[in-house]
Amino acid sequence: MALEWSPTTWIIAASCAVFLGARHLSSGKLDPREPPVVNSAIPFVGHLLGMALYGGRYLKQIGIQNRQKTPVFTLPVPNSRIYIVTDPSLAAAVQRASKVLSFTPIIPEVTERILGLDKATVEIARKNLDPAPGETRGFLADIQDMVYTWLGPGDYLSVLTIAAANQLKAEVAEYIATLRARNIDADRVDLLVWVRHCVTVATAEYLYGPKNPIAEDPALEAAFWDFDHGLGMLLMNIMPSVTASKAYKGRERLVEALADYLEAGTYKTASKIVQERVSLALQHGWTLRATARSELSFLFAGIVNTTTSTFWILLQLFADSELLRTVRGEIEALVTTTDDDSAQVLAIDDLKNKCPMLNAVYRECLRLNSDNNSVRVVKEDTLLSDRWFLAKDSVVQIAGGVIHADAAIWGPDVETFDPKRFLGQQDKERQVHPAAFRAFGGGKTLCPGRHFAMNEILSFVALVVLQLDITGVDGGRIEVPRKNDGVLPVHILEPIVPVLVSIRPRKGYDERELGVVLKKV
Ligand code: HEM
Ligand SMILES: *[C@@H]1O[C@H](CO)[C@@H](O)[C@H](O)[C@H]1NC(C)=O
Ligand SMILES: CC(=O)N[C@H]1CO[C@H](CO)[C@@H](O)[C@@H]1O
Repeated sequence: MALEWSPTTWIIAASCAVFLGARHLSSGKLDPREPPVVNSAIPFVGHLLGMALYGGRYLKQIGIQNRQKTPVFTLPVPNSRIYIVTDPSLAAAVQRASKVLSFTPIIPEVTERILGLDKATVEIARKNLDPAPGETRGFLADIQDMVYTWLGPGDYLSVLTIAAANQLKAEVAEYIATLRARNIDADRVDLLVWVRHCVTVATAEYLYGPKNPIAEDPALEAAFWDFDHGLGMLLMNIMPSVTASKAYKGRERLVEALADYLEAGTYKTASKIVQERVSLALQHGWTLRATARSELSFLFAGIVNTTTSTFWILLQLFADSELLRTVRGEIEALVTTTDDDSAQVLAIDDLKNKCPMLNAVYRECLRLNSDNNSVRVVKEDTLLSDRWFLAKDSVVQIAGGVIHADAAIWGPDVETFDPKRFLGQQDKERQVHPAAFRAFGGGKTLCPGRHFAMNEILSFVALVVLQLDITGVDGGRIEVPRKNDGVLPVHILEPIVPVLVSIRPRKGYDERELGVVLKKV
């Protein structure tokens, strides 16, 4: 692979060297019990350069080279250490040690960079991050609690699930209506772009209501994806208005629109969870314009991973006719008709329990395409699992991409898409370590939206599988490209090349209205 020394790379390398200084230049261990040290070919900034140049692939490769020798190793970087954990049971130990290995100190810094928060707001966000019971709770502690509770199993989860399924249903109906209006049977689209549009518009609406900023100004949809694609550079935070200008502009346009939306009081027509988030921010002294930035992060969490996961699932299903037949059969078995026979009804709660192959495809797509690491800061010198010394102020990363690609866990065909590996997981022999499946993170940073995301994604896939057909552009087969792992992974990876497909209403499909309910009563 050729090294490309882009100007950005030089800027990154130079700033790393200048800003961070060189305290721990030694390539030796800080303590005899420190995990084995892996040095880079270029001393000092080598590992940082590697990450800047090759993105997630760099860490993943080092992880794969070393995981058989040791479950955790040390990367010396200027001024600090990065410990990389590649073993599920040690990952579980990191997750349990959440008092000393904590994610929360990173949040204000990361959100400041990604969202462009002003100093006063960051000050508020830094307060009482990890409160003990009885202590004053800061904004982040309060909002995390609320989101975890509301999106956990319960009535609100059902309310939001039905709202999302209905919006996605409307998007599919709108696509079919557009074909009819244009008098064509099918349209050629980039599958990822098509899914993006459906999910972005639907999410903006079920979270922020019918008068949400994207509904009012559809150009903001492109701004949203510009923001997403420059996230890695925004995170680097080296003159973002220059080095990540598209992402920066996209973000500022969205923030502007969200701020106007909040100031006009339109959020009172939003989902209950958004209203509660805004009210918590106000209680903690945020201004409405700053709150717009926090809401952008929620909109982002709701859209990006749902989009890319749905893309991979649809792609794999429609690329394999045998698999499609199986999954269609599972889903069709959940469709009934109303008493007067005028409409069909899909019970979406049963998608989780009664469609084993659909669920296996869902998990396998997440396993193959989530390479992101869970990051923790070491707050005190720590002896992990009574064995490994971790130095204060360094960083621990659980290498999700390495664990997802470990043949010792998943079998020799670990690189291939094979949903069957997730069938029969109730069988003890075939169970993997619970911390080995890392798409939703783990421990304290386990995704609060995971139940909702699963409901939503399975519903969207079911609606598409029932009503549409997707083929290669000339009616031919669909090829599944590899993922683009040369970027810093901030979400489920995208394909390396666009996938052009032809989408049409499914032939011979019952055209009665298709309603969604949670459970058939
Ligand atoms: C396939 C879909 C999804 C995947 C794979 C996923 C994965 C994750 C992961 C790994 C994290 C932890 C991030 C970290 O450690 O820094 C996270 C955080 C989060 N996710 Fe998801 N997510 C998905 C969908 C959703 C959806 C649909 C929502 C909400 C509607 C959501 C809401 C959130 C929120 C609010 C956080 C931040 C939690 C915090 O404040 O600590 N996610 N997600
Ligand atoms: C999306 O998924 C990736 C991979 O599982 C995860 O690391 C990331 O934090 C998620 N992002 C959001 C915004 O939920
Ligand atoms: C190491 C790494 O890739 N971590 C990223 C995972 O995703 C979150 C948010 O989506 C980023 O903040 C991390 O930097």
